[in-house]
Amino acid sequence: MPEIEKISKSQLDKFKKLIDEAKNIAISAHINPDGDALGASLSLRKSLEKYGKFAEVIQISEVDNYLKFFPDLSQYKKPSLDEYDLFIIVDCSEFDRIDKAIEICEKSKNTIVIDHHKGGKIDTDLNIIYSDSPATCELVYEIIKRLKLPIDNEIATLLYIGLVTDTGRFLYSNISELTFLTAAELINEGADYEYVYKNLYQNKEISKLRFENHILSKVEFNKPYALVGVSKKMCEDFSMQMGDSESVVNMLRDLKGIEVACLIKEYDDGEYKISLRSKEWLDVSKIARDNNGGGHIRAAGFSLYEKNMEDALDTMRKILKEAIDD
Ligand SMILES: [Mn+2]
Repeated sequence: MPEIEKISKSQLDKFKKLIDEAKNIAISAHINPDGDALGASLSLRKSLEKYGKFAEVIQISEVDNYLKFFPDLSQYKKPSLDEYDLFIIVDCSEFDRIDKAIEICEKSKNTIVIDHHKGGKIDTDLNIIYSDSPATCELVYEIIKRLKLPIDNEIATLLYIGLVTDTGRFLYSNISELTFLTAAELINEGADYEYVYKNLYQNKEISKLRFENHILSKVEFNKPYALVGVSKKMCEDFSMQMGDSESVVNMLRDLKGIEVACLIKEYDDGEYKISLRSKEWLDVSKIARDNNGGGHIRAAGFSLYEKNMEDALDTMRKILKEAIDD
């Protein structure tokens, strides 16, 4: 098997230098972490700890229920220091997306970013940003492997979760030979993929299925887009968290004749969070960036501020129509 590498030698050397100079290291992912954000931060923390560093992952959000099975999740916790020698941001390239951890980041001596999002405007001591990577965990594994940092079966499992969730089980664009090679090597390192699959994909509550079913009954199909809004009241009626509606957007994208799926989630103070997924030709990261959001070509998001759900739906109809006609 040929060696496939993505990260440059100079970036790796700089990474090594920065961790070797640091006694204590903080890691933060973005707010409302997904599988890749948690997997990348917790795996890197444990590897750095085994390498001999004092390393912490800073908790900035509650963890969604579907991710509570994560190994080593107790390490996602309040920081014990106000400042660190090194601050590593993973799975995000915007300072405001690390929320309250920004203060600690600003006080810390050096900063590194490891990310695969497109269009982030960030400049740190070391930017390891590859927007053609399907998951931050793929990049973190490459760093661990090439720098010969410690790995164990728990670290491998954490990295595997990020790889599986951000690629939609090895389905989305940006996967490459390197992604499958990474998966194979992680399994070789002891990643417990059966545990991961059971918890991620064979563990849905029947009540959640009923909630999804209700949302699906409200979808507006207007090929090539599908659009639906989820109100706070719908969540209350079904005793669900807003995050439980997220799965619907992927179901809609997967339908024949649908290029782009849009889910609108109602939050407090007139905020409507928009989730976009596309399949083949529409760059939803551009739509998101035009509206002060971010993401990837096939999965992106942003916030709208509207009076009510009807207005939010109307705005999205216009935005989608414009993007499709472009
Ligand atoms: Mn990611």
